[in-house]
Amino acid sequence: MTQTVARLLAESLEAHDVDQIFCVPGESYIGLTSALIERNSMRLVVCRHEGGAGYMAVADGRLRSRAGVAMVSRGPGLSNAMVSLHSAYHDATPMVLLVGQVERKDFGRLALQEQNYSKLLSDVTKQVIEVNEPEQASEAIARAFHIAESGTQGPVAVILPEDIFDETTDAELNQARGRMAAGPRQADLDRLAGMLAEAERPLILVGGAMLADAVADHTAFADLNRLAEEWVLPISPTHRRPQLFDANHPNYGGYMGIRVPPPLISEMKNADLMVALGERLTDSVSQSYSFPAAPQPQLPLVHVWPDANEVGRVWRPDLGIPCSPHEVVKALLQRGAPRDAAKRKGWVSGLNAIHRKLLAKEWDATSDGINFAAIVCEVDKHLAPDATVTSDAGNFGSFIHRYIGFRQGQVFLSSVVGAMGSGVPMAVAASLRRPGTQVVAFVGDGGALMAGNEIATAMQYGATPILVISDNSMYGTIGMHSYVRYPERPFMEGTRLTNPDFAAWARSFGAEGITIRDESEIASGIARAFAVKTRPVVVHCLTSAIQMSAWRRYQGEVLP
Ligand SMILES: Cc1ncc(C[n+]2csc(CCOP(=O)(O)OP(=O)(O)O)c2C)c(N)n1
Repeated sequence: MTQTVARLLAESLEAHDVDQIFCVPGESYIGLTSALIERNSMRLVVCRHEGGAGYMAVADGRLRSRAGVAMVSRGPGLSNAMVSLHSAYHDATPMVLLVGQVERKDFGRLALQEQNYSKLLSDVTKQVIEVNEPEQASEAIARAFHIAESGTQGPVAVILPEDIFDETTDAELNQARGRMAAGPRQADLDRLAGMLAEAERPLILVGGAMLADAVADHTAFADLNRLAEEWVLPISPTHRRPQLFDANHPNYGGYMGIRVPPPLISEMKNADLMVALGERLTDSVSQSYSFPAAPQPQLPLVHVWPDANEVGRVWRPDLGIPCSPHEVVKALLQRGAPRDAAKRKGWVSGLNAIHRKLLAKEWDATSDGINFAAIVCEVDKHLAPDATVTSDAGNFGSFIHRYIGFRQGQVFLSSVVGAMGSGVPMAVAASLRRPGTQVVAFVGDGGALMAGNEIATAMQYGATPILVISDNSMYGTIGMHSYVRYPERPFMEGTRLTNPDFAAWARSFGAEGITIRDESEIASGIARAFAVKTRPVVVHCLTSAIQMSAWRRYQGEVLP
């Protein structure tokens, strides 16, 4: 059938179950936008910044375990979206970014807003697919989704010249390619089962690929729990994956975040085996490449990740299994636990006791504003079993990981590379994808004004996130780093912020605005926020700068 490229692209997106695209419009792809609007088979979410649109697609991708889709204009639009590609690439999150391009006759002339995307995006995408022939448009979409969703998942950019959309073609529609997954080899499973049977003090890290498996198949959580219980194993969710294991489960072995608190990490270092189950392994989960040490780990390491290129890339594992982590869990369950698994009971309960102590809802009073611990603990009381929590980047986030006891079934979203500006758009996307459920975004005063404009998008499409802003009047994380590294030097002027009244700012969008000035206002303020439900809420919390993070206080007490 002869049809326009725009129509063929729309049908191809439909064939990949795309029901929502996040975009900032641009003249370079107006041929596609108008065709999509006319066809009306998917929701176009028009955002305020391409970074916001990109993060919404990243969040949507993670929520569905399919590639989230964003659409941006050439040059400036794409440049704004780069930060979301960077996050998706490092975080192995599937994403397809459609990018408008100058007309084909002008290629290479430095035409208005022209960029060479194959060069520009080479280190933030798995692949850049330039569509210059109408006949290849549908094939390009199918390839983009396949590459984004398989192996180490990640972002793929599809570049579409402005003059291609109205051309006609009789090329066939390319249907979605089936998901492919490699299973574990028997010999590898034998070795893994043997290593696990022998180990007296194993550590099991669970990471992002396990989460992707769990979104695709909900039995993954139940299987992981059974494995922990029957094989007597401690389970440690990794950096920004706290929802992978119930914080109150007796087999919870402690959160393997960026800087694991000393009592926990020193006990973890007594391990005699580490199994990274669906964790890519980066500096963020290895205490800056020290545990396990890179490239040669100081303890036997088993690395399970669905991509042979990744296993062994930085670390030299004793056993690498390039497959789905859930498949490994299922295979181990089928084999049955070793008879003497109970020998590990003391090890598991020892780690768990340290973890429980760290999770205790205790904090010290602060004189210069609220200790953010008090806010986070109050929010935790209201969180439903299916709530979504998003976190922007900043020290306020340390309170989330210290004080919220996440449960399987709850959702946690953030930029794993720690990019500011991700928290609010991710919350908007989560609220759109999961209407009627609670969505709470934690943001600093820095991040709030980096991407908080997407409250307008929330208003426009009926999303109802609660944004909890920790306003300590500074880029606190950087102040803390400066203070720790150069204690003798001043740091405030390089990090201080003068802020608006965030509650009034929220009201100007039509959202609810609540201000919490001291501890006595916390319970009623947070309860009010959760009661709103029908529109976005901003909770402006005037927080302490002295309490630099959940674990560190400024010693001089009064900041200069
Ligand atoms: C896009 C981006 N720019 C800069 C940074 C560096 N950075 C990390 S945390 C931080 C400060 C965050 O400040 P705020 O949002 O106020 O939270 P706080 O640390 O005070 O809790 C900065 C500037 C970053 N991670 N991402």
